[in-house]
Formats: sequence, C-alpha cells, structure tokens
Amino acid sequence: MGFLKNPSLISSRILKLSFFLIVFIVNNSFGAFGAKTRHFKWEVEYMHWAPDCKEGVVMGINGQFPGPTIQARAGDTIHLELTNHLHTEGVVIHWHGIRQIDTPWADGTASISQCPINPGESFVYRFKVDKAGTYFYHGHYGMQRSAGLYGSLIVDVEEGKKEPFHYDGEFNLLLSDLWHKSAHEQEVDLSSKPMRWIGEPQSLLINGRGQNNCSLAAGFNNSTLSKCKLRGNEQCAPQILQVLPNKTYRLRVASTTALASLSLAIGNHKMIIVEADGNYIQPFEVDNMDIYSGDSYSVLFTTNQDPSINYWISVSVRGREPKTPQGLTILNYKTTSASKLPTLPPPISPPWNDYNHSKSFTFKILSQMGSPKPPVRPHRRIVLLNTQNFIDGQTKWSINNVSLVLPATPLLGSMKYNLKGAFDPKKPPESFSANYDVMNPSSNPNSTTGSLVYTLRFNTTIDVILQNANALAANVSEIHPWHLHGHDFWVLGYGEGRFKEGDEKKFNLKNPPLRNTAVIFPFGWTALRFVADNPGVWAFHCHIEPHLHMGMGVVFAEGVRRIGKIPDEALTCGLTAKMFMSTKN
Ligand SMILES: *[C@@H]1O[C@H](CO)[C@@H](O)[C@H](O)[C@H]1NC(C)=O
Ligand SMILES: *[C@@H]1O[C@H](CO)[C@@H](O)[C@H](O)[C@H]1NC(C)=O
Ligand SMILES: *[C@@H]1O[C@H](CO)[C@@H](O)[C@H](O)[C@H]1NC(C)=O
Ligand SMILES: *[C@@H]1O[C@H](CO)[C@@H](O)[C@H](O)[C@H]1NC(C)=O
Ligand SMILES: *[C@@H]1O[C@H](CO)[C@@H](O)[C@H](O)[C@H]1NC(C)=O
Ligand SMILES: *[C@@H]1O[C@H](CO)[C@@H](O)[C@H](O)[C@H]1NC(C)=O
Ligand SMILES: *[C@@H]1O[C@H](CO)[C@@H](O)[C@H](O)[C@H]1NC(C)=O
Ligand SMILES: *[C@@H]1O[C@H](CO)[C@@H](O)[C@H](O)[C@H]1NC(C)=O
Ligand SMILES: *[C@@H]1O[C@H](CO)[C@@H](O)[C@H](O)[C@H]1NC(C)=O
Ligand SMILES: [Cu+2]
Repeated sequence: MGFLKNPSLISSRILKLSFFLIVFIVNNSFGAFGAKTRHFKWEVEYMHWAPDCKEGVVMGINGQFPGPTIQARAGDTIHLELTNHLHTEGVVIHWHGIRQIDTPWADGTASISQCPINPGESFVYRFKVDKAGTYFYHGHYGMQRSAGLYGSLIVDVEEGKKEPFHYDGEFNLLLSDLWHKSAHEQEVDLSSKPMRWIGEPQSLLINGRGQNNCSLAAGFNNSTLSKCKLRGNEQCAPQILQVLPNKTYRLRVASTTALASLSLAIGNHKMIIVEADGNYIQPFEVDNMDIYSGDSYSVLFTTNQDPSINYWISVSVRGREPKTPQGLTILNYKTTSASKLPTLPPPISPPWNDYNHSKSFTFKILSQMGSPKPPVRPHRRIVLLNTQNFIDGQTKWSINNVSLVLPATPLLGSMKYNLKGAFDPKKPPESFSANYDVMNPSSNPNSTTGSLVYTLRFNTTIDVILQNANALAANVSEIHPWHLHGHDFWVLGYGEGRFKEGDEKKFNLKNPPLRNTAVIFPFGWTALRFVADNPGVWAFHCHIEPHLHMGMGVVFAEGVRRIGKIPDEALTCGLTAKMFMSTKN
C-alpha cells in the first residue's frame, strides 16, 4: 500500500543488547557483586511538542518526551542529578514502585519527602533499585504528571539470575492520556467555584505518541484511515513493534494516565500476564487486559499468527464513557513490510461499563507459589471512606470526611525533627460513621481539610479497607486506583457495598498478590495489608491526578525516629529551612 513512508521502528531491546552493554560500561562504575551505581544528569524543561500531531507544550527531560528510559539491574544504585530548567515553578520526580528502603528522602513527593527543587537548582536522587520489575517515574508536584513529566524505569534481574519465564525480546509500552488544555489551566478549572471538570482526554498515547483524529475502531474504513498520521518522522507517528515469527516477546506495560482506565489488546494475539507492579504472579491468558493509572504489568505474547500481515495494538478507555479515540500502534512481523497497514480492524475493548469483565480480570491476579505471605492478623485496621464533597463551594474528594491539603514544610523533615506548627497533628479518623450510606449521595456533602497523617507503630501489621461510595450525583460511583509509596501491600480481597464486620473471614491469605496499586470498584471495597517496616513518611493516594489534586489521599508515617540523616537539599523550604538558619548561625 505504501502508506507509511518512514515508519519509526523499534526492535526489541534484547536483540540490541550489545549496544546497551557498551553504553553502560562507559557510563557506570561497578560495585561489589556486579551491582553498579548508574549515573544520570537530567534537565527538566518545558518544550513545544506534538504528541498527538497537534502542537502544545509538554514537560521534557533532556529534550525528550517522554523522559529517557532508566535501565538498571536489581541491586544497582541510581545516582541522578535533576536540574530544574522550568523558569517559574519547582519540580520533583517520584520513582513509582521503588520502595526507597533507607532513602525515604528520595521518594520525590513534594511536601512529603522533600521541598520542590527551585528553578535553576539541582537535587540528587540517590536510591537503590532492590527488586527486578517494570516501573516508571513521574512528577509529583501540582499536576506535573498531567503536563507530561514521566518515563519508564526498568529493573532487570541481577546478573546471572533468570526470570521464571522465557522470552526472546521485549518492548516497553508506557501509556498516558493527553489534554490539549495545559495542566495549569486544568488546575485552575478544578479549583474554581463551581468546579469546571476537565473532561475526557483528547488522545491516548503509547510511548508518548498518539493519533487524535484517527478513530479507527468504530468504523474501520479508508476514509477514517486517511486522517491518521502513521507515517514519517512526526512526533506523533507510532513506534512500530518489529518481531520475528515463532518467538515469544515480553511487553512491559505501565500506565501513567492522569485519568483514563485502559484496556490493551493485540489483534489476533493472546497475552499471558506474568508480572504485576514488580511482582511475579500466577500466569494467566487473556485477549485484552485492564490497566489502571499507577499499574504496571509484564505480558508475554507469541508471534504465532500469519506473518505476512501486520496487526494493530490498541488501547481504549474503560470505566468512563469514552470520548477519546483509541491509542494505536502496529505489530510488524519482520517478514513483511512495516509500511503495510493491518488489514484487520483494531481490537475493540469490552463495553466501558462492563465492570464484571474488569473484576474478573482483576480477581485472576494471584501471587506465585513461594511468594511472601501476609501475617495472619493485623495489629490495626484503618477504614478509609472515599467521598466527593464541597468545601466553601469547591468540589473536593475526602477521606473519612477530610480532604487532604499538604503542608508547606515537607512532613519527613518536620516529623523527624519534631517541628511544632508544621502540620495539623490531630489524629485523623480511623473509620466513618456507622449510619453513613455508601450507596447514596451524602445528606450533608460538606467536609473539612486536613493533613491526614496516620502515624503507624514501627513493624506493626496494618489493614486498610478502602471503602468506595456514591459521589455527589445520584447513582454515580467512580473507579479509584490507590497507590502506596514505600511499600508493596497484599490485596486481600474485594467486596460489594459496605465492608461489614465478618468480611475479613473471606480474605485471601493463601496467595494474595503483592502490589503497590489497587483499584476500588464503584460502590465496593478493597482490603489491603502491609507491614509498617520501612521508616519514612509515605503518600497513599488515588493515582488519578485530578482526584489527588482535589484531596484524595492520606499520609502514613512509620519508624520516624529510625530515619537516617535527611540530605540538607531536601529541606530548604518552610520551617525546616528556618531550622537550618538557626542551627547554622
Ligand atoms: C483534527 O481535525 C480537525 C479538522 O480536520 C482539525 O481542526 C484538528 O486540528 C485536528 N486535530 C489534530 C490533533 O490533528
Ligand atoms: C467510515 O467510518 C466513519 C467513522 O465511523 C463513518 O462515519 C463513515 O460513514 C464510514 N465511511 C464509509 C464509507 O463506510
Ligand atoms: C482501502 O483501500 C485499499 C486500496 O485503495 C484497499 O486495498 C483496502 O482494502 C481498503 N481498506 C478498507 C478497510 O476498506
Ligand atoms: C513457525 O512454526 C510453525 C509451527 O511449528 C511452522 O509451521 C512455521 O513454518 C514456522 N514459521 C516460521 C516463519 O518459522
Ligand atoms: C455481573 O455479575 C453479577 C454477579 O455475578 C451479576 O449479578 C450481574 O448480573 C452481572 N452483570 C452483568 C451486566 O452481567
Ligand atoms: C455547606 O456549606 C455551605 C457554605 O459553603 C453552606 O451554605 C451550606 O449551608 C452547608 N450545608 C450544610 C448542609 O451544612
Ligand atoms: C463532614 O464534615 C462536615 C463539616 O465539618 C459536617 O458538616 C458533616 O456533617 C460531616 N459529615 C459526615 C458524614 O461526617
Ligand atoms: C519486626 O517484627 C518481626 C515479627 O514480629 C520480628 O521478627 C522482627 O525482628 C521485627 N523487626 C524489627 C526491625 O524490629
Ligand atoms: C438511581 O437508581 C435508582 C435505582 O436503580 C432509580 O430508582 C433512580 O431513579 C436513579 N436516580 C437517578 C437520578 O438516576
Ligand atoms: Cu480517584
């Protein structure tokens, strides 16, 4: 057909290993047992970019969007100097899924683990990537993730170790959603009275590339196809995945969407899910998979289909009525021309509101034999009710009737140094009133604000019950993927309606999956368990960027007295800065 002139092709990484080895040897120093320190120098800046063929402004790193992929091995130390070249705002980067054992100040959460890095200044993130898996990184200040500050972080198994499954090559698929309105304008919209909702994204991006005007799935024909810009060197041209027949490939999929829950499928190819959030799971086969913001997975697929044609890989919106075209790229068997368009239409995802389909996928995720098991009972249970509320006319999300507002002084510093007045020390509620009806809108939707810091006794076992509820409008309850910093947790179970005493008898203590992100389904609850054994102050929040912005999160502080010396650069704002002035004079 000659449709694609200069398609941008990516061959699998393993096939190019020799190239990477050369780069690493030049750039990195070796430590004991083959573990290395890997050095990076990054500059963050705004740039003109056209991720979906329409030019706008994104946050780039070293001139790239998405940011560079970090590739390391388990046990390595990342040493990354981040310089802020934004002219008028601070910046931080969070390393999503990395537990930051012994380095809680490197977690990259503004107001929690550090002060935002000022324009023109640098900060060194130094931390160990202790566990192999598929991870990513992203901005964690204001709505900088929505502005495009993200990239992939891949941790391979240690030198000489093997994965528990075989594959011949691998690709990263970092999924995101894009608005044509700037993240600044979105922030103002969300904070106005009354709130102006940001709406659905204009495009879905795969590795930062998308097609805004090319909605193929609904009516696959040559007239819709002609609107696609699948060719050339354009920033929106998809990266084509090139494969050989009769091989097995690993897709490392991660979602950093601001809002969208997604379904991923490869035309004609089955997928086997083998890893979730950096933990191996019991493999299972699907035609399409759900992926929520904050999730990461590895999936295997075998190139056992007709090698003389190409196939679509598609990403579609689930859980909200879709108003966004599918995100697309092409799977190309190298035996055929990469410029031939697939003859079959892109896979269509299940209906957006088929929650049974989503639940059946989610419930299949179970830990592998031999994975760590949860302690049999908790020391403490914290129930977190998720509601939509009003505060002085602004629309907010609240947890047990309190909407999260982060303090000016980072909590890690103010808690370790016991600074008075840095945040509201009031104990947040452990639960919510017995007569609150989670199935209906609240009779009094007003709530309050607070810093919602739960202090956990070191090394105790904590159960968290995330309780969903009706939002402000009747018969509406949304999906919220909750992400915990500093830990993996066991997902013990899900249920419909309100969590009741006795529901804990149905918890899965045999093979619950270990994850760092778990979803609550509409009108349902999700039960999590973790051991508070990582000294630090950790965010736990809905990974939907506008929801966090509107207060949907809490903070867990644990083992605060055991926290090591916090680097001075993490403490250059609020009361911690004043503390330095007085000790240094
Ligand atoms: C989509 O098409 C419309 C009408 O042809 C055009 O105005 C718009 O700029 C296009 N959008 C993108 C992202 O190319
Ligand atoms: C092509 O698909 C579009 C979008 O679904 C539809 O509006 C149009 O009628 C289709 N054209 C033909 C010739 O089928
Ligand atoms: C589009 O047009 C080409 C040739 O012009 C034809 O071979 C192909 O089958 C058409 N595709 C569809 C989906 O109609
Ligand atoms: C792939 O394997 C199938 C079945 O083993 C075989 O028939 C086919 O020739 C192989 N294709 C290639 C391109 O090697
Ligand atoms: C979803 O599953 C529930 C429980 O199995 C069932 O009662 C309900 O009818 C299903 N809904 C749909 C739309 O299939
Ligand atoms: C909620 O707060 C608003 C002011 O922001 C007030 O006018 C209204 O009466 C409050 N509603 C209730 C039920 O207290
Ligand atoms: C939530 O807090 C507001 C403001 O303090 C109060 O008016 C309301 O009754 C509370 N609602 C619940 C369900 O506790
Ligand atoms: C944490 O608790 C476990 C089990 O109760 C115990 O074996 C371990 O020594 C404790 N660790 C620390 C650092 O206190
Ligand atoms: C909400 O659902 C109930 C039960 O299905 C129905 O009776 C009611 O009319 C619905 N309300 C709205 C506002 O849609
Ligand atoms: Cu949410």
